[in-house]
Amino acid sequence: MDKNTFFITTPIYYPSGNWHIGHCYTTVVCDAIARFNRMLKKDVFFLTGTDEHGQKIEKKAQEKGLTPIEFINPLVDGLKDIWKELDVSYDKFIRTTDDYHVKGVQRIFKQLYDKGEIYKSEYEGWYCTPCESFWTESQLKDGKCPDCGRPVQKGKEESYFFRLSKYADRILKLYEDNPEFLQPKSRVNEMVNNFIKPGLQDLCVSRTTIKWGIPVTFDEKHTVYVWVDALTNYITALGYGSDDDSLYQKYWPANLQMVGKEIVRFHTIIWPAILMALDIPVPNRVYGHGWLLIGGDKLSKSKGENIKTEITDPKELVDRYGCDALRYFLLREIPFGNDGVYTNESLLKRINGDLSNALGNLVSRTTAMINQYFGGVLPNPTGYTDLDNEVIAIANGVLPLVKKNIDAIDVPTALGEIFKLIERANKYIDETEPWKLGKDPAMKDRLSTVMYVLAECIRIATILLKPFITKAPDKILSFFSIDGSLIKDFDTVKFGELKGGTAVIKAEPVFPRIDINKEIQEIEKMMTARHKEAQKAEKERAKAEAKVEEKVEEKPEISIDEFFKTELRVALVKACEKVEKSNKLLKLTLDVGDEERTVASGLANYYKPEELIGKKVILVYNLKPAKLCGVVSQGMVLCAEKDGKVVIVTPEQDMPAGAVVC
Ligand code: ME8
Repeated sequence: MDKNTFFITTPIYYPSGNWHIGHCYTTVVCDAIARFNRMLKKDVFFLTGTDEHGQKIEKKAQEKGLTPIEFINPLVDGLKDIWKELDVSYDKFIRTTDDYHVKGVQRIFKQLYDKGEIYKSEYEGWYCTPCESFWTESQLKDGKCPDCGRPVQKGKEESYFFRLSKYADRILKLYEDNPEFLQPKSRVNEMVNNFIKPGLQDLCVSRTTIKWGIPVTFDEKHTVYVWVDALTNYITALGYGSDDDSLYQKYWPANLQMVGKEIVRFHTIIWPAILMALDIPVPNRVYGHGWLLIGGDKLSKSKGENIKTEITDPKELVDRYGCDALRYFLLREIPFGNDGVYTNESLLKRINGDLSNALGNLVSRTTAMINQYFGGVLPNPTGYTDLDNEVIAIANGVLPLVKKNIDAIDVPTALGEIFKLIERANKYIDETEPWKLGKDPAMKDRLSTVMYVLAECIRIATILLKPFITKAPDKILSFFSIDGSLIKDFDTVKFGELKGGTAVIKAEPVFPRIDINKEIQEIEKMMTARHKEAQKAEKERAKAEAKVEEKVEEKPEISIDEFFKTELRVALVKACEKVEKSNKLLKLTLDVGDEERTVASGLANYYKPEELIGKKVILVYNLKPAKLCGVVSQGMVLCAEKDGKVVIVTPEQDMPAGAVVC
């Protein structure tokens, strides 16, 4: 039986805090589809949320001297603010730190273990911390993470494994039997050729070294692999496995799971395999959309440096151009499934071309003419010509076309169909020349019909736009004495519903035209000033950093007792990366025996991060922690220096991490 429910999900977002317009893409698209289905009278459940566990967050919080949850909470609030600014109408916002989710994941993990789908073994391989992904030697690309190209760390530890390998055939069959399951089609080949055919390996699904995760109930030193934790949100949010699973019973399987192309692998291989292992149905459809590439940043001619000239902060964009403009751009600009480029200019051209010129002009011309020729009262039509009937047929035909494209997850084309009506109506004004009809009293009846046809085109296009842009439609409808907030479905999307005699107000500009050249110049000036400020701040930071280093170099005479106050230990470099805000510092993650330490060390000019990974170093263990360029450094790595050459000091023979240097 065809259920009248519609369950749609976005991925759950990492609380990175650096949200840009690209991050809004998945969610705004899902919001439009959710709103559209609500208007089709479907019982919609729209789920989004945040993905809050894992090493990445643990490390970032540590750097800031905060607990993970202290670090995350304001970021989650920030994300919710962005969704509010963009009028995202989610029904539920799940956080993977929510108690019900934690319990749900623990139950699922135990269930899989009890069924023999998860077993204990030893993991030996490579881990990419930024991607939170495990890789085998053969999967690495030039020794680096095949997804992001960053260095990976070697690891060996006791782990639980999910029997992913046994699902390869069932997943291939799923793709074959259900062509809808993974879309667009090109992504199927990618999954089959790059991942399934080369051989699926069992998946490491627990870690003992990552503390910021959901503990495995039956083996508490393990935490659940962050992707298993994250993927199961789609069912824990519905109460799967809890005392009240009524939402799960009602809405699962999901009608549509929208994800960016880089995480299709997780959603169409690992996720269905987990569901199969749990004996529950897989989602009807997973759609892997393309990326919004941020383009156009300028190279400063004088200094040869790259200046960020594009405004990409969603809140700043909404403040400047409004929520509708940003939503419209995201929904319309990129052929769905492909990558597309964002520049300030492309956004401004969309605003001017479609919203201001096509839609805004149609509304202001029509309402102005109804006021000029009929005193602000909509006349009744007096009989239709072939031309009128052609336009009426387009108006009546838009809804099925929009519906067809939304069903096919082609949002830009769906919007394009609505704009075809808007453009047709504008052309109809040019064809009927109402300003000529208005001069001739004998043509009053004809003018009445023309005004009525235009008003109906506007009303129909505007109601159809409601799921896509959320502010302007109600405003436009109010010019025709219609309370848009009461329109909750497409029932009135039929030509002829509007009554003659309705009061029509002369519209104020809904989307004022922007002088694009002037605006771009202004933005570039503003962004260059910001760049200069950032450079100044960077210089000050570097100065402060140099001072810290100078201090380290001061060598006052000390007694032997004073020297023995220094505790030195052997430490193993487990991970190493550049400190973002510094040219000199590397951030080292050190294994000091029974604990892990983060140390910022001025080695960036002497070592590449990957050269240090796996090396044993000598750590000043009891040095007071200091914050260097945002990194809380817990100790200092000993080096030898001569004539500008710097090398790290290591034990002459191998010694275990944590060994005391005496
Ligand atoms: O991947 N263009 O979270 P996330 C288009 N936590 N989409 C973009 C984009 C861009 N420039 N940048 C980001 C995660 N996105 C995981 C998901 S789900 C169980 C776990 C999209 O915060 C990205 O493709 O990195 C993804 O769909 C969403 O933003 C969240 O990404």
